[in-house]
Amino acid sequence: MALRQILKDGDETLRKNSRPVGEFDAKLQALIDDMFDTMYDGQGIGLAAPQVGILKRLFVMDLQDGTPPVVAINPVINACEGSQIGQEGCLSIPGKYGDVERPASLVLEAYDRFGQPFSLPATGLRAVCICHETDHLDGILFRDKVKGPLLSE
Ligand code: GNR
Ligand code: NI
Repeated sequence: MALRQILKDGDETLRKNSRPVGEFDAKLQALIDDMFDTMYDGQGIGLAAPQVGILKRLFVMDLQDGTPPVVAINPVINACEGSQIGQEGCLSIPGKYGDVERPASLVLEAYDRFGQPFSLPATGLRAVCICHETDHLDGILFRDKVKGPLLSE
């Protein structure tokens, strides 16, 4: 168990573009394990590598709804359909929340921690979280997309 520090809004690293993962080595496995530890410690449902200062294209997600945890490496979002508006928060913007419009459904294409490709259809909060995490990999924060006020807890 190893926790990593979560970067907060204002840190320029959160605004950078992340690079594709090239090697599925032991260092990557350790990063993934640490990201899960850090996400659960912060009671989040997702965490992207740049939030812990690593500019690589991967995120972890666990909606805590009985569906299994997901590791998504070099993720691509395809087949977006419809739209939904839901309240989002972010471990890098603690205490703030706001409404964001996202696709109602999508298909996530990515590689798992062993480098095997997978395809995951998603709706509802799963689709929201996939979009939120993939945005982090492009230096985008949910506050950039909030419709209406960014509210405080
Ligand atoms: O824990 C989180 N909750 C959340 C709620 C609504 C929409 C997106 C999220 S992701 C967030 C964790 C986080 O900051 N991931 O990058
Ligand atoms: Ni976030």
